Amino acid sequence: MSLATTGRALSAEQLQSYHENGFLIVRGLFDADEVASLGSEATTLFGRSELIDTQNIRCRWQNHADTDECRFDCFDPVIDIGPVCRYFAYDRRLLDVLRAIYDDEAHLFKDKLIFKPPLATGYALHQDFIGWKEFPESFITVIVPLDETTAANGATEVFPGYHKQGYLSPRDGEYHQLADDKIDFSTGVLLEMQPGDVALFGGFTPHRSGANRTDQWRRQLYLSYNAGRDGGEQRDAHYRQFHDWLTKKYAEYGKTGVWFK
Ligand SMILES: O=C(O)CCC(=O)C(=O)O
Repeated sequence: MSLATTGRALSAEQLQSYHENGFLIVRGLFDADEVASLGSEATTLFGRSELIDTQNIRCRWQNHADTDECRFDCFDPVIDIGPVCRYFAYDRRLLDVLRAIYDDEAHLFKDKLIFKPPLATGYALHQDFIGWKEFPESFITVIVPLDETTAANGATEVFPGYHKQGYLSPRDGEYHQLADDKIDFSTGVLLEMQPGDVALFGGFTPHRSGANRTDQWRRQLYLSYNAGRDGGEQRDAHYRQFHDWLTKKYAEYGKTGVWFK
């Protein structure tokens, strides 16, 4: 039995490693049958064709790596349509790991389910923090993989230590990719995991991912939190702000009449 499933959520070494590197993998936090339920729910959600619509701002899209066809990739948010996703988001074992890092209670801030089907492109280098005055600096994302994650299927790659430099882009309220010359790519660590493992990384930790070059999905649940002392409960307020921002961004690109369902 790992420390994560006993009274103390993280060992001193794990805590030190998180703070030093800006990320941590905790192995075997969840049981295989729990993750299997998440997999079944993901299959059901992928079939919700009434939701998967380019006008629905719950949906995110990625191009096919070879043909550039734009395909559905992610529900953001997801816990309001996925009770199993919700179960994981508020799971005490996970909240205890976060509590150990924060030395404070964790509050769910954001939740999304990325499907990354075969031949979906990956994500360019970025930090999750956005320069909105309300955005919590204590932002931590927990990745819960539903499938084994590998280099071949586009596992997320993090760059240790850079979180100590804080936000590397202008705090202008825009989303920014990071220029390649900001990072030494040879230091990258692939978050290779089995279902049941989780990875945590902070909002200032640069990360990216490659395309899924296999014939299987690479599905991951992303649960993001803030510390209680850093704004307390603010998920609803965040999604109101995020939806206003998205609606404005789409309008700037000429896309109007979007909705949320
Ligand atoms: O799913 C991935 O490969 C990376 C996703 C990511 O970086 C993000 O959603 O911020």
